[in-house]
Amino acid sequence: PPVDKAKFVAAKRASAYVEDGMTVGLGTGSTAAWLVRCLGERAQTEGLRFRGVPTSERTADLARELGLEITTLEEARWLDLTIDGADEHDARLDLIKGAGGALLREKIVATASERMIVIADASKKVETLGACPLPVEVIPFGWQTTCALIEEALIGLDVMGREVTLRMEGEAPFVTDEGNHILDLHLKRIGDPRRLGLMLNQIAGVVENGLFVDICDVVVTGYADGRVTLHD
Ligand code: DER
Repeated sequence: PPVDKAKFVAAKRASAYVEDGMTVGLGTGSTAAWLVRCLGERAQTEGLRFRGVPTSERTADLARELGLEITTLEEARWLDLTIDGADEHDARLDLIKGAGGALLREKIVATASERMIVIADASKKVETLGACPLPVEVIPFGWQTTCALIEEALIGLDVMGREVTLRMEGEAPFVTDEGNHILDLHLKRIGDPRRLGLMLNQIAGVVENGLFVDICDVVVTGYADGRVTLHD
């Protein structure tokens, strides 16, 4: 389908940023999966050698399947580059991430990297962040209280919606790689992403949120006809 082609085109262009000997953060989601496949292809055909730090167990599984060398953030410490997808990005390259449930490790790996590149199809570009739900990772203990505290805190903020839902997987609450839950905030429009991100992380029980402010350096957008545009 065209969207898949667009994601592949963006991933292929971004895979060219990876050079021999680099340590690279490998993102999570369907677009990032294309990146891992493109890097597997380069490893096969060009003998590209790099170390990957996966941002989720499923990305780790895919990378291993393709014979890529992966390491841990503990071992790597600082990365040259992280390439990952996004749910939304605005003109300032601020992001909403976390639809795939990996936002905590993604944000840690992205902030441990010299550069962060986002790969996306054109549907991810928005005027104002917030049409997508904003994922917030919370510890299981007292998550209902944390949820109520978030709803209360939203009242004074420049957002349009205030509904907060517990992300489910089938009949049970979704559980992240770190064993936490995710609350999705349906805000419709976020007037001040930086302020909202700072406020959310002050609330007891909140581990991290899916707003990536001043983290992304470049957005590579792919199109089904093969075109690519770079925003930096
Ligand atoms: O969950 C995530 O953060 C993913 O990177 C997501 O934002 C993008 O997933 P997609 O490439 O499948 O749209």
